[in-house]
Amino acid sequence: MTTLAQWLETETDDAALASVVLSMAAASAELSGVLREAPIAGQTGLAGHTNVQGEAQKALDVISNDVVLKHLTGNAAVAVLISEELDEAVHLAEGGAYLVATDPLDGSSNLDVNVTVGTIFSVLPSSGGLLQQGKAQAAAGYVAYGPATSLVIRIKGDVSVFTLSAAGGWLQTVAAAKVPEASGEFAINTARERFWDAATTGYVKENVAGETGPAGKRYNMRWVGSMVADIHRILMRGGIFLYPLDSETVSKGGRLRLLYEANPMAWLVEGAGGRSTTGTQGILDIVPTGIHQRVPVILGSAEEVKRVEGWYAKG
Ligand code: FDP
Repeated sequence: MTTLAQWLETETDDAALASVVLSMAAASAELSGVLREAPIAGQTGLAGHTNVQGEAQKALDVISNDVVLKHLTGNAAVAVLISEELDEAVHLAEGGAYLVATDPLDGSSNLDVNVTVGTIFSVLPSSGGLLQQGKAQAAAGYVAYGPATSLVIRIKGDVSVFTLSAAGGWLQTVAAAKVPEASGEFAINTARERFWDAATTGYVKENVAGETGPAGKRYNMRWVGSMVADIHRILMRGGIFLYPLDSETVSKGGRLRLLYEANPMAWLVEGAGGRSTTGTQGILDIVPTGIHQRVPVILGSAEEVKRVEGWYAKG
C-alpha cells in the first residue's frame, strides 16, 4: 500500500510543503491516541476558560492546540500558525515558506458522546500574509477521528485518503475521492429553520417535498453536527452541507470560520469534483478581513449546490 510519504513524493517537488503535511499528520497521529484514551484520563470536561470566539474551551481543545503547536514549532518550513484556539497568529520559524491555519479539534461539542471529531488544516505560502484567498492554498486537509482515523489531503491534484494503521503508519485507502455530481442527501441544522433566509427555506422545502415536489426526487437528511464527519460523508458518497447565513448569525458573518474550516473544506470538495459557495460567492474567492472571520458555508455535490445558488440568484 502507498504510504503518505510515498504519495507526497509523487504529488510535490517541494520538500518544505511535504514536511508541513507530515508534521500535521504526526500531530494528528498523536492526537488520535490522546482522544482514544481521553475518557480514561478524564479529559472530556471543560477547561474552564473561553476561546476568542467566546466559546467554552474543552480540555481537549487546549491539548489539541498544544500538540499541533509542538509539531509545527519543530518544523523550519512553518513561519506562522493561525489556530481557532489562539487569539493572535503565532510567529514560528523565521523565513519559513508556509503558514498553517488550523482548527485543531473541530466538533468538540461531540466529545462527551464519542462521536467523530477532527483536525482541519490549511497550508498557505507565508509570502502572501495572514489574509489570503482560499484559492491561494498550497494544500489542505483534515483528519477524522472515527472508527478509523482518516487523513484526507489534497495538494493541487486528487483528494487522497490515508488510514492510520495500528503500527502508526498512514496507508492510502482511497487514491482519488470523488463527490458524485448528484445526491439525495442534505445536511443542515433544521432546528434553526426560524432564522433561515428565503433561499435556504426554499431549497430545503423542495427537498422535503420529495418525489412529488419540484426537485422530483426523494431526499434523506443526515446531520452529525461535527463538520469533519459531515464533510467526510459527502467526500465519500456525496450530499450537500449547509451552514448558511441566517438572521441570528448575520451580525457575525456566519457560523463557521473561513481560514480553518470553510477554505480547507472547499479546497477538498472542489478537488473531488464538488462545488462550494456562500450562496452568492465561491468560498475560495473570498478575500479575508480577519483571521477568525466567519462565513456562510454551502458545499458538496455540484448539482445540489447549483440549486441553492439558483435560489440565492432569485434574490
Ligand atoms: P463545534 O462547535 O462542536 O466545534 O466548528 C463548529 C462546529 O462544531 C462544526 O463542527 C459543526 O458543524 C457546527 O459547529 C455545529 O454547530 P451548531 O450545533 O451550533 O449548529
